[in-house]
Amino acid sequence: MKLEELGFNHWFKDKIDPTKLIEYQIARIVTVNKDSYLIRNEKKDVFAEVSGKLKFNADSPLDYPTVGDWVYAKYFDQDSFAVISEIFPRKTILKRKKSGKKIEFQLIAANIGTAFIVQSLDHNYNLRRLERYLSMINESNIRPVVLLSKNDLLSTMDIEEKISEVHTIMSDIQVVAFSNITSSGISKIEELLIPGETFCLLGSSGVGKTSLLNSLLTEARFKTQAIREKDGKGRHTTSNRHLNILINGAMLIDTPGMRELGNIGLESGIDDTFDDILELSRQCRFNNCSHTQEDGCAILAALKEGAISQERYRNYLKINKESVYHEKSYYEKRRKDKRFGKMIKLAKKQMKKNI
Ligand SMILES: Nc1nc2c(ncn2[C@@H]2O[C@H](COP(=O)(O)OP(=O)(O)O)[C@@H](O)[C@H]2O)c(=O)[nH]1
Ligand SMILES: [Mg+2]
Ligand SMILES: [Zn+2]
Repeated sequence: MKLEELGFNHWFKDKIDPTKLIEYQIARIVTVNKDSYLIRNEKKDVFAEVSGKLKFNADSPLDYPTVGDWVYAKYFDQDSFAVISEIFPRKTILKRKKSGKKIEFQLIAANIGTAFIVQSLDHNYNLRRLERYLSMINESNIRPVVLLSKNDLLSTMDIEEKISEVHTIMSDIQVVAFSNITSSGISKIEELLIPGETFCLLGSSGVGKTSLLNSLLTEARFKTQAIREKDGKGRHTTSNRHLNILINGAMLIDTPGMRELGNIGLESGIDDTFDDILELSRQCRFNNCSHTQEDGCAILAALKEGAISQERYRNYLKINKESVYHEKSYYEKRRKDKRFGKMIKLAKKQMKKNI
């Protein structure tokens, strides 16, 4: 398989440092385990670890490879093992705040073109959560598509209504309703899967992401069923992030369900997701309008008229506030860590002097 077929397009080719190719090979991260990776190049998949230097220079999880990353790696023992020395510039990146109290970034995947946000047509369907995902995806240069799963649970009319509700929050977004049980809509999803491009599945646990991946891997038109059943590779449970290559050559990353989608440092993502609100905010009387109490606030006026819904407005404020708060805490923590690092260095120097 050529690197191009794995998604190594002109954008990346232009960034190759030829002097590095003497020592290193270019490969893509296809699986991330705790500290080890599976990387793929033209020839094969091998296990890899990051170099000591990469580790030493890393000061946040963003500096470590994630699934979808392109890397320079040095191969050892007849190419049976590799050490990752450097990460290629990332074209796109999906990141969120680590769940829990810790204010730190977590990487979901890199170099994705399209993200499928999956919500099931039961209690999981939630426009406010959808806005959360959209804010994260729109922050990067990734195209969002909404997949509504389990459409076997609703009538055609109810499904249409859900689809039009999605369009009220983002008018031009593509929405596909489907079922893993009846296979309805699966062919529409297949049409979106372009060879050589990278896609990922996002959504709560239980919405049917892994089932969809399995459907796509075993769907008769992809002709994988027989082979897959033999080697058992068709079945996936998601504990790690893995880049799957579909028979038609598209790549699909399944991610484990995220219980919490903490946003951090979002700007354009929020603007793009709430473009109606952004548009209105330009008409507010004050430049620094907080859109909560000011006279002449165009957003509050629209709210009164019912032009935007209370729920959408509240979610906008909430995501904004949370993102700013997390970002502030993150930079404060980083500053403290740096100061602490300097203190240690100084103390070590002192100790040396005293010996
Ligand atoms: N009714 C219905 N159930 C589904 C569908 N897809 C998946 N499920 C069920 O939903 C549960 C979770 O599916 P899974 O693919 O593991 O979800 P994931 O956590 O998002 O990967 C399983 O019990 C599936 O059988 C669907 O299209 N319709
Ligand atoms: Mg799963
Ligand atoms: Zn305002």
